[in-house]
Amino acid sequence: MQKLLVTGGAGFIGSNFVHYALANTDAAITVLDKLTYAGNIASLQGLPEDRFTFVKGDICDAELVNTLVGSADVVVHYAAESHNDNSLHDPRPFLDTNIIGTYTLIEAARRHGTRFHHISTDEVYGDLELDDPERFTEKTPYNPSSPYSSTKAGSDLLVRAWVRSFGLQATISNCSNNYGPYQHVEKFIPRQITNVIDGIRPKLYGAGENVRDWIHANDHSSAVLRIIEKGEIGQTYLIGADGEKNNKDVVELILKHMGQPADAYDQVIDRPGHDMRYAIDSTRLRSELGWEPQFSNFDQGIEDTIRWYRDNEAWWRPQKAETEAKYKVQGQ
Ligand code: NAD
Ligand code: TDX
Repeated sequence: MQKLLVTGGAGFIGSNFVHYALANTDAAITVLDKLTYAGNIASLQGLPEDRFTFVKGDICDAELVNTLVGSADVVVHYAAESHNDNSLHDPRPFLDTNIIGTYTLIEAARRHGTRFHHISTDEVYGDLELDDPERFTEKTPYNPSSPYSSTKAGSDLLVRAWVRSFGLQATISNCSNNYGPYQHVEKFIPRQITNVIDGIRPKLYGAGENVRDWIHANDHSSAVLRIIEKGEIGQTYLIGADGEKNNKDVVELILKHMGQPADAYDQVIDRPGHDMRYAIDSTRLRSELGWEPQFSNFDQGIEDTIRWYRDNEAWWRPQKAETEAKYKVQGQ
């Protein structure tokens, strides 16, 4: 039985990964999570006690990280400050967690010779024009736009340098926008679903032409497990499921499934530096590691996600008012 150390496992994608990996492998999992505003211990309820341990702590805490990495077979590193809008108002925590936190983990991993998988984002590549026929590949030059994406880019480059200079046993994956259960209500899809539940009109930044390449969190998890199992050390794999949609279409789909008129949304102040389009070419992952996404029906995925937020109000309700108050100050 492999011992996995999952950082950020109380967050959106990390918690989905923990559920998925416990259900689909015989791994034992330790989660290391600081439980920032984005972490929610309720996302990890009901897991098998003999295979799951939770440790509250900071990935910048070198002593704690050294102990935990030393007793793991594989580190799967999700912990990050993850929200672009927050990074535009207070970048400092992004530098601490995304840069120093990643540095602290890879130093421990190289000391112990522990296999390391670094979770990253397609945002490190900047953005594409709407009519650009190209999509991001593993060879696309880095060109991040926001404090969030630039710190993720920095963390990727640290991992690459540690592979080359110190022989760190690492792989990297850059995934597109995830959706599914357990996502914080600050993010686009859960914000709009919970707004409609509360009788508030969805808020679209600008004209809503910006395109995101949506993938279900379970497909992200299956890809990460495949890379841990079969990926080549030192390589980067892009994860995507051909899910390009513009924000206006996503809002209209949510409104349709929630029984509202298609135009029952507000246009609000655009995000400064707002990336226009992300699009992933995941050919390498599919052809070299034989991975395929399972959740290709976005319409169905959105319906299921709406049902999850309707059925799990106790999970998101404590964050809702504070999150909306923050957006209100920003005119969003
Ligand atoms: P999230 O904000 O929902 O969760 C982040 C988790 O990390 C939280 O549980 C938080 O408590 C924890 N954390 C933050 N700082 C920490 C610290 N210093 N020490 C320990 N734990 C800390 O984020 P998410 O959306 O689940 O993203 C997870 C990872 O996936 C990030 O690395 C992100 O860059 C990457 N990613 C996200 C997406 C997406 O669509 N959300 C897409 C591609 C890649
Ligand atoms: O209320 C909103 N209205 C709106 O139009 C919000 C919150 C967002 N948007 C737009 C901005 C983006 O074009 O929706 C799109 C998605 O926004 P976010 O959910 O904030 O995601 P994004 O900025 O694309 O980044 C996400 O995907 C890549 C994650 O938050 C990152 O962690 C990941 O790296």
